[in-house]
Amino acid sequence: MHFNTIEFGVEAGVATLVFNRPDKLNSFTTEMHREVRQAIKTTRDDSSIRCLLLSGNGRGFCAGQDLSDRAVAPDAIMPDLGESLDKNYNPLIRALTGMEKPVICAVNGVAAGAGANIALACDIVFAARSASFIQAFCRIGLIPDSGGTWTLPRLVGRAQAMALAMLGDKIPAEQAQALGMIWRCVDDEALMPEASRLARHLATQPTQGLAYIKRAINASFSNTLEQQLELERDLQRLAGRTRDYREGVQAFIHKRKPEFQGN
Ligand code: T3D
Repeated sequence: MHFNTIEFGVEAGVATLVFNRPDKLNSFTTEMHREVRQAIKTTRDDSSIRCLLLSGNGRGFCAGQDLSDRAVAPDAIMPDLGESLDKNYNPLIRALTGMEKPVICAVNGVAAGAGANIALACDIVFAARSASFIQAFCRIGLIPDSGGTWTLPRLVGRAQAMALAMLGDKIPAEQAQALGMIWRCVDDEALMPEASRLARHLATQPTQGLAYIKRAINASFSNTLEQQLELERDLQRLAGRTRDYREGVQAFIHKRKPEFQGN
């Protein structure tokens, strides 16, 4: 597969997708959306891929929409941003959150606008110490999209989310970790080694079971306890029928390392 705006490769069960428009801080064009969609579809459909790792090249992770793609001159016909979300950003967030495999994000630099919320939609987020998160939308009269108004309050609570969204402040990675926005802030040179190590580990784990965990935790935000207990029952029933469950229990009983196949 040849791509112009991303790098994509698969090794040891891990698909690595790297945004690659470093001169524009990896901001999204239509072409980049198309290529990311294709890479994510490959990741979803190939059962030998058991984890997705996202990152960016250069000093940015992703600066959201490429604003030079937007006609805003006084005499221009205004773009329909709702259509842009329908066609591009919303399907991307659905694909990441609905992916039945773990999605790891390694935020290598500034993550702004949709770039920040794409990172926050991933399952486990690492950030380099020099990286930062900016809900830049309010600076140009927009609202946080790509799930930001849903994800942020759930990660950091209403008070923090409201201020992050209304002020558009630059939040350094260490503060993002302290706020509970991300899993770990690590030294810059440790970012890819740590994120790759975790991705490779997850690619050897019970993939289907991890998918059920993801489904249950994501559903919990809109479920009552009663609904969640029922969901846990249903998913545990399915998990208990996987080969990996059988392998896990046998390996425990025989005091050996389990060899999970992902199903
Ligand atoms: O429109 C729709 O489809 C609706 C959906 C919208 C989703 C969104 O994401 S809206 C929000 C869009 N993003 C932003 O508003 C962020 C814009 N970028 C910035 O505010 C700053 O670049 C940063 C705070 C992220 C980083 O600042 P800094 O000083 O470190 O870098 P810089 O000098 O501003 O940027 C470096 C280059 O990247 C520069 O290009 P140049 O001058 O060297 O040729 C800059 O223009 C370019 N760049 C950065 N962000 C974007 C961009 N070019 C186009 N679009 C960008 N979003």
